[in-house]
Amino acid sequence: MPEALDSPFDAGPALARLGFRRYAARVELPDTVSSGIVGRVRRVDRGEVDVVTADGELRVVSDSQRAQSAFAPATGDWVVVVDDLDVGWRIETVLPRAAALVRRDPSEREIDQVLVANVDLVGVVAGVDRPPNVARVERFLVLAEDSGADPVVVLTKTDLGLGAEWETALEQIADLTVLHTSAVSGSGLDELHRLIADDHTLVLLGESGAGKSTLVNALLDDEVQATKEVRAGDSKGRHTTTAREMLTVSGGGVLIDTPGIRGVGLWNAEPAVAAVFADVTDMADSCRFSDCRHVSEPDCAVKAAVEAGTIDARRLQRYLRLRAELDDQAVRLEQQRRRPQGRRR
Ligand SMILES: Nc1nc2c(ncn2[C@@H]2O[C@H](COP(=O)(O)OP(=O)(O)OP(=O)(O)O)[C@@H](O)[C@H]2O)c(=O)[nH]1
Ligand SMILES: [Mg+2]
Ligand SMILES: [Zn+2]
Repeated sequence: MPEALDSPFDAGPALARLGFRRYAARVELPDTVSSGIVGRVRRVDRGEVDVVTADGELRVVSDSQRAQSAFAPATGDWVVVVDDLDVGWRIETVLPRAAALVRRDPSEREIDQVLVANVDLVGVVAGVDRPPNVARVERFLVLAEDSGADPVVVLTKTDLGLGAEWETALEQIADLTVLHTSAVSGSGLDELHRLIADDHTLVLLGESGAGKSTLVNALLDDEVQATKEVRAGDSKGRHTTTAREMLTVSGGGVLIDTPGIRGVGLWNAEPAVAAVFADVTDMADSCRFSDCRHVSEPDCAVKAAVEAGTIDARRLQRYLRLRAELDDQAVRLEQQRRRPQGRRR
């Protein structure tokens, strides 16, 4: 008979394999929870949530009120579930998040949409069968930086022999870890296994057809996730994966596969943008004006660095574009705050 547990957080090896120990070291767990079962959200499907616990998986209801709030459970969340007499298994608590990938709600309401929670690593996935898109990588890097997880760029399909162009394009971004992988030849898979060993959680983000699910299957050594060939003409994907889904690697580590996205709206991410563009922001310290916009101001160290060739002109443009987008968001947010209450839902 299993020992009576003092607290639902006295987790054994089964939860450790799902990443619980690594997670618990990063947050302060509430001391008000005394009953229920700890589990991790594998998948969210409208009102229903699949939660993996030490004793297997539970289909759990998440009441709609909670689903509207900032604490709607997301894939990767740690939760406490209780057996409710009326509704069956129910999420009692969404535990504090150690990290969260947040995007602007697509419906334009200024509400956080948590894509995934409690990841240690964000894999920005790009297929080398498509032309390099540095702006997109930078945007995903901002999202990763903002989440509190460590980014890594995962180039896929390198068996096609087209990785060099990407490699060169990404050289502009300092201190970036770039992995070259191929699900066909198996190259780079060991490196990925090493990265997620010791129960790290890695989420894979990237556009449709980039090869995220194929990579997941290669790492699991099993055809768990459906995959589909890209369009012949332009290598575009077909949105094969439709939900964010967590999978456990038998050799260690947790993966989260996601539906293809081409980009994410960002807001409140100024520090993350500054970090991803540290080459630009470091240089900006030497501009004459502390609020220099690096456009036409005199004694602008950033413009000087562009002229000297230390900063790529297009990289500066991309930085300025992201900054403008964030400023624009901030203005809209402020306008929304000033609107009479009640008009906001
Ligand atoms: N040559 C080659 N093809 C690959 C590799 N990885 C994936 N592909 C192909 O790329 C296509 C798209 O792969 P998926 O894994 O479905 O892409 P995805 O990123 O999951 O796409 P969505 O689920 O739509 O977001 C499939 O035809 C794969 O066979 C690889 O390493 N080498
Ligand atoms: Mg997929
Ligand atoms: Zn300047």
